[in-house]
Amino acid sequence: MMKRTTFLSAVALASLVTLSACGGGNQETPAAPAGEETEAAPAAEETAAAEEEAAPVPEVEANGTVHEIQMLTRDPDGSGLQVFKPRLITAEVGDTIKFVPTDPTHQSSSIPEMLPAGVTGWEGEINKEVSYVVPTPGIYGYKCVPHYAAGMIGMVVVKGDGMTDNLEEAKAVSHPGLAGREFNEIFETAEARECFLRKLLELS
Ligand SMILES: [Cu+2]
Repeated sequence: MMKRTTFLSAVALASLVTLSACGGGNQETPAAPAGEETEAAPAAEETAAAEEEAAPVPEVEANGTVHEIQMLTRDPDGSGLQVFKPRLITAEVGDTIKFVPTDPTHQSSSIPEMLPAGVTGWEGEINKEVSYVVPTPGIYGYKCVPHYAAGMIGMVVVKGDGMTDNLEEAKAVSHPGLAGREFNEIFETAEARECFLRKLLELS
């Protein structure tokens, strides 16, 4: 009996370690609420500090790296829905994100609640190319205004110190129609990639 209890404790401990190593993911096990409770206090302090320091982030010079994102009326690889492709990219500060009007009727606008603190986003015109130089690490969520509720959304993750500072805030934003589900998928993909990268770092 003693051995079994010890074994079960070890399993529980191991799964907790895995969770914290990978940033929690989308676990829906009973362990999740306990983790959220313990993190609640420091998170509130961080939010207060962020609000005090929300000075405007200055623009940065383009470093020459350009990420092209197509605006498409039919996703050729999957659902057949209107999509940004690729809809999740990782970038470095100073990279240019270029939205290309491959198909008509689309544009790209940043979602203000899904930008790092102090960052001014972008707003493209329908059928027009729009470029944006990412000024600081963090999560940048965006949408096609006419097809927002149809799930035409995307995200840029800019790597560097503070890249997850606005992650929880960005995840908490509610969206119309299919956009919420699509963002959930993107966050899951982003966190899986991040977890994978961290594991590689730990092994090296
Ligand atoms: Cu669109």
